[in-house]
Amino acid sequence: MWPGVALSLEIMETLYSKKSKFQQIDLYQTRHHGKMLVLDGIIQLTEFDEFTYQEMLAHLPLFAHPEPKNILVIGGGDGGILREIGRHDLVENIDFCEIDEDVIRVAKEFLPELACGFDDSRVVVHIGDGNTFVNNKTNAYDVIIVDSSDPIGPGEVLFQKPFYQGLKNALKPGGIIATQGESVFMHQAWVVTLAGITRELFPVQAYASIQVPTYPGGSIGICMGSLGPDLIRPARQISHSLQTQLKYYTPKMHAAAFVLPYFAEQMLKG
Ligand code: 4ZY
Repeated sequence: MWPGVALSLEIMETLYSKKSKFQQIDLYQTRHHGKMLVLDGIIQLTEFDEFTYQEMLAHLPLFAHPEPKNILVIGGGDGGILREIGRHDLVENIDFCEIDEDVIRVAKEFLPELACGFDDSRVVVHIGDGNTFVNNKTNAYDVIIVDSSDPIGPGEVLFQKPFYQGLKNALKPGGIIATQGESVFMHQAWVVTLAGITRELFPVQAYASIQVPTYPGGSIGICMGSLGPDLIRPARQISHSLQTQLKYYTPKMHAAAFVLPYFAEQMLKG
């Protein structure tokens, strides 16, 4: 997916390496980046910088929504997004749908600081296909978060318009979606596709870009659609106690994430 580009991290030990029903799962101890989860040869997270992605993919939609009570998360078997959602007291229920239960098992064994997200009693785990799950839901969620891998392998269907139509149908009035939106540097065709789909389907649409040093090109996008609320400014204040639990998200970072370089602005105009 990244012609001519490679990222090397020094590995001390392989802690887990096995093929699941869906993909090759590898878990390494790196020298400088903590543990690292790799699926089909692609870095999903390192303990060094996972907070940037988890915080922003969770808190952008949750703070953009005035009253997020019912949440759906698709993908993200490591549990990091659940950990971040769990910090919101307004949230009442979190449906979580992941296709590969082996990823959850590996995270629970090796990545307890992410998999602690599963300990939240509001979380209901569904093992299965996210597209099928969402197509059986209507008017059910205030916020839907899609923490997918890349559009190859099991994640491919999650980058297509019918899936986004299903997400829209599953939202309550005023609902918001936030999806893993690839990189404005590395995956321009995918970014344009995702922005086009959300622009067609949602009255309010925005694209954020955040820094993740161990993702290809060092950044990743978050593609968002809303049936009502503004996305670019938080709808609610953050409490001091929640702010001090975080490392990346602040209300200023919320707004700043949507400010894009000129080439990306042009690319996303449609
Ligand atoms: N699920 C997070 C993730 C995002 C992008 C890439 C890999 C993992 N490339």
